[in-house]
Amino acid sequence: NPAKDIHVLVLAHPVQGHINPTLQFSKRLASKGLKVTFLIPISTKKSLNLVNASSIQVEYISDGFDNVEEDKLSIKEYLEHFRLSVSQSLSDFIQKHQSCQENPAKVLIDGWALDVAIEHGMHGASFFTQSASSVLPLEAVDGRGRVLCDPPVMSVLGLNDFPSFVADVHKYPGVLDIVLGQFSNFRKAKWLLFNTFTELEEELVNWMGEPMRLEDDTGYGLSLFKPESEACLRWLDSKPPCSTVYVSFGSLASLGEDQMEELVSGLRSMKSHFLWVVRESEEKKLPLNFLQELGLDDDKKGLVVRWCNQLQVLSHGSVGCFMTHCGWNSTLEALSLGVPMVAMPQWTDQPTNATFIEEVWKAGLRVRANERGVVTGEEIESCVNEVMDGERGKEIRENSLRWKEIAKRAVDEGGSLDKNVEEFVSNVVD
Ligand code: BUP
Repeated sequence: NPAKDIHVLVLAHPVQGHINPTLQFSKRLASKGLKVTFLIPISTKKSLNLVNASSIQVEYISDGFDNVEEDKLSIKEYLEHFRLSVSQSLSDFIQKHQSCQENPAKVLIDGWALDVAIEHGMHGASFFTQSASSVLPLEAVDGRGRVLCDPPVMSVLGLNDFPSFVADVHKYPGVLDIVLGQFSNFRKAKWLLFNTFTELEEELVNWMGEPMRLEDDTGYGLSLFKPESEACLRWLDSKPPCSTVYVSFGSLASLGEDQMEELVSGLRSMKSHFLWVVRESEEKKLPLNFLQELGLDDDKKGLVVRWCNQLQVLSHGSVGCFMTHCGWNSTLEALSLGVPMVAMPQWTDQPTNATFIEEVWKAGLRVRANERGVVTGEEIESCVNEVMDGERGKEIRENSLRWKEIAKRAVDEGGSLDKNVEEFVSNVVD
């Protein structure tokens, strides 16, 4: 196998939504014969649950936050500090690695540290964990959030569907500049890789060339949170097919107290059972006695957990709908597993993804906020009921199953995604 002696370094961003797809991609490269070292910048304050990443080597480098309180920094300050510190620890790692390996890595795959790769004589590949449609329009935006040219997604997306740091440039001061700065840096990459597959964003993919996506059913190996898998699966096993709504807003988003109250009211009044992930940091927003009200036995209406194995949950036959914040990983996972969605985007690329879910792939309904910017319990209940078993929801449920088939074909040997990965590997080998 000509790939066998080729070594690549993959740098992950230490949040769950980046670790998961980057790790899947690394495993896929390893399955094609490349030797992969997976680097995670992390401070000693954090813990990481390592489950199964046996085909690749995992190494930790410093993220520079050992003696810094992250919570006290603005997003801009956080990103700048992270970037500087990780560039330094990455550079130290590569130097050490090159001096002691017979076959040092020749490619660095990551989102932004390309200068470090180039400085050390390596090639750089930029791996984006978002959809191509939420990243590429950034090339058409200037520093004040104005749109300058016209990629094909513009026929689908209005300015409000753009990632929130573009659509709402004043709410996230300085962040657009940083992102655009990174984007110009991406142009130094030898390859641009996207976590998508051609059929999902065909028009844009054809416009730009050949990107790629990754997904397989082996699950993720590294988790910053501890999944309560057994409790979830046992509880889901006790429910009839397609009877339960899985509710999750991902690993980062935080709902306002008003929104949390409305969500609780929607969940209380809907017909379906629900499995709801409420991270430990969000628990204080739950109404007093809510968990007691749900009861302890298996036939309680809802189960609240701090973290689950989402792939297992979405694959479970009793889950009939996913109420999601539309993070790109969650969106891809639901599409690939044929679960229809109720879209409740919060920020960044999530509004873009929600527009695609509802209008392009027709695999879900998007909830609408009221004049106070809050999605009411009635709105949540009505969208969930429709997607679960309403007349309008029928087309959505059928489309979701269709996407499952398309995703499977894309990932299987010879499918659009697999071919792209093969092409990348043979390019690296050349
Ligand atoms: Br919550 C939850 N278990 O309980 P996204 C999430 N996940 O495995 P992000 C679990 O985390 P942004 C849980 O499968 C997905 O791979 C889930 O990534 C997994 O959202 C990942 O969906 C979450 O991209 O927000 O990273 O929270 O949209 O900012 O990327």
